Amino acid sequence: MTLHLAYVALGSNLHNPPYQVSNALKALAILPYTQLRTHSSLYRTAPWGPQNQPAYINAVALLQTHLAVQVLLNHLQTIERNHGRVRTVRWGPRTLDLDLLLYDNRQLKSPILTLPHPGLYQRAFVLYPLYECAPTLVLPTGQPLSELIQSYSAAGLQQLKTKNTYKSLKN
Ligand code: ROI
Repeated sequence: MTLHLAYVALGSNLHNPPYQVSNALKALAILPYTQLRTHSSLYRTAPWGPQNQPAYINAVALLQTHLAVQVLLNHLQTIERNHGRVRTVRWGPRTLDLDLLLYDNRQLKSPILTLPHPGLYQRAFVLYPLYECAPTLVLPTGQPLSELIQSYSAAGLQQLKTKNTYKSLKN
């Protein structure tokens, strides 16, 4: 089976967000045929979109996986559901959001999945944790992440220093 690299963005602003994100990292670490290679610190971030909602906790994880992209996506949605995620208000508060940012150098647009995730090109709360995981990353378009990030202000992002590391129990 082929090995793939997948970056996943995590976000929560309801029901103890640091707990939600830490727990989701643990869930990613025990996905089948998958290793959690690394993850960023947690970041406290001002809400993007509607402002009348609590601050978010965001992070990014790097997975090495044998799972096909659709299978991985199904697992991410299962983890979201297990954390009580109900898809209701667009851009409203949420218990847990898991977005597949990148899967190898795949570029695709389908009704259920766009790669790279469009948020990558809009959201500092995705770019900064991603940069922490992978400072030398080159995007599928050929653009270095280090270059892209220069157009985004880190204002509204607070890196939380306590980094607990969750790694796969498997090797
Ligand atoms: N804003 C921040 N800061 N972090 C998020 O994860 C996040 N997720 C969202 C919207 C509502 C767009 N805003 C966000 O889905």
